[in-house]
Amino acid sequence: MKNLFTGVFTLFLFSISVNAQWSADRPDGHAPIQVMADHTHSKGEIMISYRYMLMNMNGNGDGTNELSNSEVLRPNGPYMVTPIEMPMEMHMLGLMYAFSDDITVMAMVPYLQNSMDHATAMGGAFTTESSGIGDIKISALYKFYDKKNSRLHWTFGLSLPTGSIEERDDTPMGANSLLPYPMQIGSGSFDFKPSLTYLTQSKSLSFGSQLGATIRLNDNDNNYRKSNVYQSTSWLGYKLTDWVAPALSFKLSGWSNYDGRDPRYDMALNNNVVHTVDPNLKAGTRADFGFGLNFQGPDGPLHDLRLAVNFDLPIYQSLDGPQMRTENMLTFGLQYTFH
Ligand SMILES: [Cu+2]
Repeated sequence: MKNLFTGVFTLFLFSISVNAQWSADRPDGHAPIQVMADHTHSKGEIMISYRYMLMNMNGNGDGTNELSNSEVLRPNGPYMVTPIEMPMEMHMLGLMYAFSDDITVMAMVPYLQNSMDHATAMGGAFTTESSGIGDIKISALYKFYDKKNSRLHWTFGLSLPTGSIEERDDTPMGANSLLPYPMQIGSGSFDFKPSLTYLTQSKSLSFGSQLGATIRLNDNDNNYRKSNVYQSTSWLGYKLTDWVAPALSFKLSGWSNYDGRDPRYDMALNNNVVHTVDPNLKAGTRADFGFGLNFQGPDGPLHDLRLAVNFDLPIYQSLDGPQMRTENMLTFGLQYTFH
């Protein structure tokens, strides 16, 4: 028993013992795959990446309470229609290039596919769909601290209004109707996306923490700004072997209501048709717990290839609702670095 205790304690000391230098070249050297702009590169390196993200929205809530469809729909609730389920899929290509050991630039191009199932107060059901290239993001990452086993970097990102805010589909309200805000592909505005990332490592653990925001810089062509978003993400990865590292993460997010409104939704709003067209029912806060696995190819030709998967589960959400609740999010990614 004493030997077992000594053994476990020695293992613990070894795992927290400090590395000489922070290194990306280990499976826990990258954050869980849902975290963006988590690392910088060494001079001359190029990284290409592909991510698949599936976010499932399911049911409605107000505050921390879940609402049944009959609580949202007439005659008990105010609405004629309610969304009941919304899977949001995203395919994203990424490119990173390091001009120097301190400055890395990054571009990300997303393709989105949204689908929304509805129930109506009359007992009907219908589905709307939208898809297209989303808002392209360009960023500069500036590493300003790199000592021993810790690093800090700023990211200054700009999201461009390349995604459509004119998505339409057939609904019971009419053929080719303007779809509500959550079904639009882009924000329509230039968005400033700053973040600050801290990374530190021991022999077999990696810890990271990132504070980030999305700030809408202008009203879009349809007279509104989507929510500003503020988030804090922390993660702990464990280098189990040279090629696999499980990780836990915790994310807090808060977002505001919209500013302004698309005037074309006003008639629908007056009729209390559906809450998704109300720009004042958008704000909320959420805490997500994540479990991820990062794989890095063993020594040899696959060493520069990474594969990662992460599953996020909300453990708390409070919505300025009625609004759709987040059920879970799955992220899968491939990354390849050229030296
Ligand atoms: Cu990279």
